[in-house]
Amino acid sequence: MSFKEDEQIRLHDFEPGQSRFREEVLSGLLKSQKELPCKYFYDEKGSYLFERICSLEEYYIPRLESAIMEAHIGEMAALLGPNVLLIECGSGNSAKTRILLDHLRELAAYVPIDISREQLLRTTEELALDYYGLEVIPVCADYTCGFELPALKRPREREVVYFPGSTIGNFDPIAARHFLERIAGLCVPGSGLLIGVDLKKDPSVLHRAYNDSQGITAAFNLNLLERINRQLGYNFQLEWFKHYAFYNPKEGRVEMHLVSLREQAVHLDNVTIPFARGESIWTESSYKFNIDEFQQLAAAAGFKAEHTWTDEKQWFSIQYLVNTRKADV
Ligand code: AVI
Repeated sequence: MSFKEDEQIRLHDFEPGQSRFREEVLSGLLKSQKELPCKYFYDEKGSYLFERICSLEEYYIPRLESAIMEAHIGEMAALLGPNVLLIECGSGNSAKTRILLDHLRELAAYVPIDISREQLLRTTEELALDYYGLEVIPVCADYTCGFELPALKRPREREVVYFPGSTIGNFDPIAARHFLERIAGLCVPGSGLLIGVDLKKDPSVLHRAYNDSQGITAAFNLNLLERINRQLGYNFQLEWFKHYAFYNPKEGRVEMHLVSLREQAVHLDNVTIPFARGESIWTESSYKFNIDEFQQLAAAAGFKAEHTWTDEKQWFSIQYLVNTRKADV
């Protein structure tokens, strides 16, 4: 991982290199249950497709999360307090963040962190125009692996990590705990975590959300193979793989897979990866929680729940948790 600071925009660049991408893809495809890391969905096309997913009626998460934010932003801003350094993990186009930027008092700075450098730079430019005087310091990084916080021009009272969209659900439970521990270690005690957490619900709602009628989620899933072909030189035949998503109630998660429609082999250099007909590549898990269940997970990482907001049907929650640990991770 390299670190470069771009003079004009002060981009802090820890973008994972091509060799790590190659290693992670190959090791995932050599497992007995083949898998690929879902963080690699988000190249330019994947980020665009994800934005389209977010505007789908069936994919309720962004709509409910924004409605909860809008309904309770006054209370949230009061809880977070003034002079906050706002850090966002997986900032994407920072669309939801604008409501916080509009309401937080005397914000010390905003640090968006994302793996997709193009989108990060574009968003930073837009924010600089719309929020004159706000220090925005983009960090290009795989936030699951660690990064350093940049130095700020202004002093701050505390850090608040904003992690919307229920992206925490894309980690398996052990990785989720490690991630939360790392966040706790990054911030001074008393700092906060404002996090969107998707809740358990009728599986048919989940089925529709991950199998939308326009096939955008299927295209998003398949784009991962297209990206691997383009950037790593694999020869996946996209028409021989099919998007398959279902809710696994025992594990409390939606699983997304790409299923091989026939016996086939994929090649890279001198490595051959055979696929049986019906065999899948597991591309994403999206865990759904009960409120208590999530708070127990967060407590194990050192966070104490302060406040939870939900929509009427209790499909989605936004939780504010406070770090009770010393900054030692
Ligand atoms: C980013 N993440 C929270 C989304 C989710 O719901 O797990 C990604 C996604 N996958 C399919 N649709 C959306």
